[in-house]
Amino acid sequence: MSFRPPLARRSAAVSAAAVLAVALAAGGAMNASAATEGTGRTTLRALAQPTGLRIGTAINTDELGSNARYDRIAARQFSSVTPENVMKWDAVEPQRGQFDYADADELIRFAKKNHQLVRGHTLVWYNQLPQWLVELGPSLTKKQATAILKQHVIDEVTHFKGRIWQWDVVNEAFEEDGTLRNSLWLQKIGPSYIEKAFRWAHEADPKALLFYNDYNIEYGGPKQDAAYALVKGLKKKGVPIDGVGFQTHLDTQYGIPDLETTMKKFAKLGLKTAETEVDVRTTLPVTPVEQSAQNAGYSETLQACLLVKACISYTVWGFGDEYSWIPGVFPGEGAADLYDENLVAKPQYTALQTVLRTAKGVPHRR
Ligand code: 9MR
Repeated sequence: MSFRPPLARRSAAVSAAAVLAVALAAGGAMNASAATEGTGRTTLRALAQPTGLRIGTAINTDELGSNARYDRIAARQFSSVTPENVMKWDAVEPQRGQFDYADADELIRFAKKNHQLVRGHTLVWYNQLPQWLVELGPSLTKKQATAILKQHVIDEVTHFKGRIWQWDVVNEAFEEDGTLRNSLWLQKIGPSYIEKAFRWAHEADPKALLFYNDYNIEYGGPKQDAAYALVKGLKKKGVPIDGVGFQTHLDTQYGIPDLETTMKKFAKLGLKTAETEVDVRTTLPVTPVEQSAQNAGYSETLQACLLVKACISYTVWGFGDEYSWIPGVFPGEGAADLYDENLVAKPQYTALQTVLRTAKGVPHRR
């Protein structure tokens, strides 16, 4: 998995001079851990509430219920949650026919208690498949693979029926060059697995909003073009798709994508949009100029969402650096989240508050 944006857009990086000017104006060296977490009416969810925009986070269920500070932040600051791993196929059906929804159910309970909506993540993906399926995969016929995938989608959506706001039905179906990823599903079923998955999910829970979700489609290039062509085609055929999720895993070295323009383009197809997995990584240790670029990464992507009425949720991929997936995948990089290793709010957090304070008067969304 590369998570690097297409070359063509790298020149769109925030101008280094502009970033430096901001850093200098802010008094030179910025303290990376200095930010005051909002309480009461200044939490992220409270500031966003008048706009109808949901501010979400991915949740690491290992922490939930065992780390009081983690629970408190998750409950107070966010109005939507996404399970980081526990709704993935390897988690919910570790042995064939043996289901384990315990962790995901616990998250659903947490969300209900805290008046949060849930983004379901994810039904059809090439990754995090259970071992039994990885082993069985190569021998499957088209008919068998279709039956297995259908059963999975129907079982899981039915289990959570009425409790999921948005489902990431199909996740990361494209390669960087815009060709369909050579997943088990493409190999065995062909490209129609995508529309089938949306139809099955809709059949099982007609009220859930159904999303196609991917990374690097925030930047112009063949992957974004392919995703656009896909969802345009699905809409034209009457396939029940409601939205497109832009994961938005950013890195300060590649700059900030123009999500306002991009989301408006997708919205014109009659789709909702969401930023589903926002984080902004950088090389460590974080210098003042990188800190400033990270702040800009968060604030510009949130501002883009506020400027696009179709954008209904802005979700960060975890809120604490301690639990981030980044250091394991990009050695030497990190500090991508809103809170540091001790769950102390960072300037990125303040940057989001600042944008939300400007939101008065933006069109309301639901
Ligand atoms: O954050 C997730 C991490 O804990 C898992 O090990 C990883 C396995 O692939 O998946 C991470 O979440 C991914 C998400 O499900 C889809 N988009 C990319 C995310 C980061 O890899």
